[in-house]
Amino acid sequence: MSGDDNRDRIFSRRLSEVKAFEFNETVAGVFQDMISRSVPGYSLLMRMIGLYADIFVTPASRVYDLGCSLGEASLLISDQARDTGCRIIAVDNSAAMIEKCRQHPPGATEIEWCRGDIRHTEIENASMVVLNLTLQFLQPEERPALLQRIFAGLNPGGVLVLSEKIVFDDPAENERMTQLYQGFKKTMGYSDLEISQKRNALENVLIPDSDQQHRRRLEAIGFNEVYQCFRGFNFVSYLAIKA
Ligand code: GEK
Repeated sequence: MSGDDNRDRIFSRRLSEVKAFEFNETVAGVFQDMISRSVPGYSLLMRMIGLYADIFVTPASRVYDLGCSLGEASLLISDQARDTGCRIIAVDNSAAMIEKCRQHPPGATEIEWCRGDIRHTEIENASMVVLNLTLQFLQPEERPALLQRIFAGLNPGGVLVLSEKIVFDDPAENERMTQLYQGFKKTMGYSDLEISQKRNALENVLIPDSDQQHRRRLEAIGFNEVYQCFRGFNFVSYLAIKA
């Protein structure tokens, strides 16, 4: 549970100008509350990542958490993969996020908290790569190259966990899912003003792909098995496995 100081109120007052969303210190300070109230099923997604670690992480391999934010996925993997001797590398380009990550007490498996750009992270000997709600923040034309590098750096049997907000090709479905998602945010305590100002701040910052775009791209890159393992309104999570 977040204490009151950690509650996300960033967009609760009417702002004279809504600036483009950034993962700065203010956001890092309330991020846990923000993400758990903004992503339908976030805690379930986390539990699923723990389960995947149990199944896919192999001895002496590497695990990458790309766009780790406060490191929640890495902490779960650290616990779950305690007997594998794996190396967990958690990367984020937000200094504020990584600074907070470094304050976590050491887990069962050591985590290397790296401030860096995932577009340049070297990926090798990987049994699991997590891109939980991060690919959507890269420019669309930069996404295939990162996914190709991940594929190349995965060992046979390795897995990519890709969770994203999506858009729908059918306008009616898109409108309905947007309506349901906004309804979800209201049930999580966000006001209409907060919802609309946050949406404006994310415009051109979070650029979602469609389900078809994700699947086609993953398959074209060479992933042999691609499964949509979770969907909550317009949020999905895929498991993409390299044979
Ligand atoms: C979680 N995975 O809790 N390089 C490194 N980091 C980046 C880049 C980049 N090029 N672009 C964005 N980020 C987390 C949640 S949040 C999702 C991920 C959200 C980072 C950015 O700084 C932020 O911390 C994260 O990606 C996206 O499971 O806020 O919706």
